[in-house]
Amino acid sequence: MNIKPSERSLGATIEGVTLSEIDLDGVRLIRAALMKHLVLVFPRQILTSQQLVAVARMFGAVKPHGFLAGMENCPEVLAINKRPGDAQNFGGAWHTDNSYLPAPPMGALLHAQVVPSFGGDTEWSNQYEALMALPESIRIRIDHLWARHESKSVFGALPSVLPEARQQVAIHPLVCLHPETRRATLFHSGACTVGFEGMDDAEATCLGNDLLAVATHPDLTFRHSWRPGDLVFWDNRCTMHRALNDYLGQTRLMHRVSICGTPPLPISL
Ligand SMILES: O=C(O)CCC(=O)C(=O)O
Repeated sequence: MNIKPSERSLGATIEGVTLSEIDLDGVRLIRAALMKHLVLVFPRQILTSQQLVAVARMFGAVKPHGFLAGMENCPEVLAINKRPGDAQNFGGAWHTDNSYLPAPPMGALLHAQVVPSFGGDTEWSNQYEALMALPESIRIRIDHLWARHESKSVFGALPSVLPEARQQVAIHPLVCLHPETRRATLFHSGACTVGFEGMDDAEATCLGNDLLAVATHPDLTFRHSWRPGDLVFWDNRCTMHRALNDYLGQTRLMHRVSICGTPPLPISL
């Protein structure tokens, strides 16, 4: 296994691995690499939907999305499909997956099926570094703050989802202890983070904007340009991500599986 770190503060490419054939040693090495690099790119992976789920299961429990229908023959896999006539894409704003759930996923595997001839990159941000990059004046205000995450901004505009999809709310610590690395990380999710406990709306909006600006600064991000067969595995507990929507008139199809996580931990237990 050849791990090549990106030149950014997160991200690495792993060559020499056939994910459909990994054994427990491989899983251990990949998990260690994920803890270190946060986002792992595995080029040229040939996997059926069932094999994608089987790979994900080597890293934790897997279940269907819950609010969006999975593939008919494999409900744990979400097909993220943007067709030439679609204007909006999925995951276009910075977010942490399903932060509005009591236990958001620990991570996700995204496998490229059809990619546009240009555009359609995905970006991830390093939330450990974001926390460290905050000015002291913000840091002292947020260490023990709890954030309110709502699903409305994700599902509000989708008429086809069940009403409960729009009503999910979770309160999580804004500064969390990563359960595996034990490092402090910011846990923020762009538009899904709608407020902070004990803070009025105006102050919360200001703080949210400041956090997002620091957390998504280009110095703290990694950008991947997809090729068919690329599989990216990210740690959802210490990153945010967004899919760029700059390929109007083209098709982009990805398969995603999420791995179950645990409730985010506050830094002082
Ligand atoms: O399609 C992508 O690049 C990312 C989609 C996304 O945001 C997600 O799967 O949560």
